[in-house]
Amino acid sequence: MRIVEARVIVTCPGRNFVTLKIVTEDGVSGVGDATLNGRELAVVAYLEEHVVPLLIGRDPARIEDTWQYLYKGSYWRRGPVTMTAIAAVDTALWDIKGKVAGLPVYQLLGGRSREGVTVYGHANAATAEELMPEIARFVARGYRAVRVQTGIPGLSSVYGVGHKGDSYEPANAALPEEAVWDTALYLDQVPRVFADVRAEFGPHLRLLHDVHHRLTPIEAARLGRSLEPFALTWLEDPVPAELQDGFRLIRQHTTTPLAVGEVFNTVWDCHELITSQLIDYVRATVVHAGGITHLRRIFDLAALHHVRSGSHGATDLSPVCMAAALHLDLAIPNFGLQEYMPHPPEADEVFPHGYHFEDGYLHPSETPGLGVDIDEELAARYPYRPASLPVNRLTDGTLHSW
Ligand code: EZ4
Ligand code: CO
Repeated sequence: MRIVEARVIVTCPGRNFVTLKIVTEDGVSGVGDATLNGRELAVVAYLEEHVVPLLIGRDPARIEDTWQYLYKGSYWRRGPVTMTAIAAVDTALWDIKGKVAGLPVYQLLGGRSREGVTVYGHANAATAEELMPEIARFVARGYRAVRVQTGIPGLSSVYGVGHKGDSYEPANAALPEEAVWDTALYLDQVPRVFADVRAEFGPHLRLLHDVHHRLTPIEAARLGRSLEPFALTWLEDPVPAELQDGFRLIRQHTTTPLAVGEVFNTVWDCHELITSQLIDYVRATVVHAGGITHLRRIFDLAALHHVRSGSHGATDLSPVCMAAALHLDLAIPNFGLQEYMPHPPEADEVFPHGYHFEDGYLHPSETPGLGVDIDEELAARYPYRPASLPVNRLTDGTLHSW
């Protein structure tokens, strides 16, 4: 069997998504997510100019060989654009393999290791008072884990907190919006809010928080220590992760578990963090870390070192990525938690899928392959819109991590 066609589909049902569809001579098709938030068209060009011509005529069954060919064959290894493009191909080939075998992809990965995939939801609000009903809504729906992000008095716009009633979507302007950041105000506010949340919801609800790269190691160490009484499941992206020794410093000071990796592309971004046991959860995901093939490699390394999975699952990862993530989550031995931000209804319509939420768990589709597709006619009704992520500046104007 040969690949006869590969199409790159760009659509904006509420937000931008890039999807690769690979078709075989027998008419079997597979889909892969290729969305890189704010840099979508770079991946489109990479796929159309440099990858699609290499796919035509290849055997779709040779997933590992195709992965190695695209990774080693480009000479320029790693990087978000390259690895997102490789991920899209890899994911689509797993979808095809499942359809040809007549099995859901998790069966090809070794079968189920658990009954469902535990997910966490996002509770966001400007104040602790407004947060409580938000968290309560998740608890009422059966969620066992909730990420809590709060506004900071004195700052008008912070990561993770949207306008009241709206779902949070940070890539909201053609050019980056600028927000003001103040670390001292943040470090003062977050432990107070978690004290209130624990007091309200008791010891059993799993709580998470995303620092979103905005602290230095010693600041993160202080935050981790001040949150210890509230027993977080994880503190995410405490510092930017280019300098990984920073995690060693945080580790020396706090037992608050650490999660990192949503911007990682390969196992080389986290092998030291994992093998030195400097983190507890690795947040790499299918679309940005080389597809199912490479993410499984990362999770296998993690399993040897007491590190569990905690895959990124924000709305800029399409339902195709979510479907693929769930098959892997169900199969691996060291699953931790899966992030889940439901997509807007128009995105769910463009990407018909069989995964479903029930009682705090997501369940992948039982249909052969990934159990997700793209409705290309509907997709064409939502043209691409340029959208950028914001930036942060300190009060004196210095550019800071967002
Ligand atoms: O800011 O996916 O944990 N989730 C996150 C996300 C990221 C976006 C960036 O595209 O940090 O909200
Ligand atoms: Co995050």
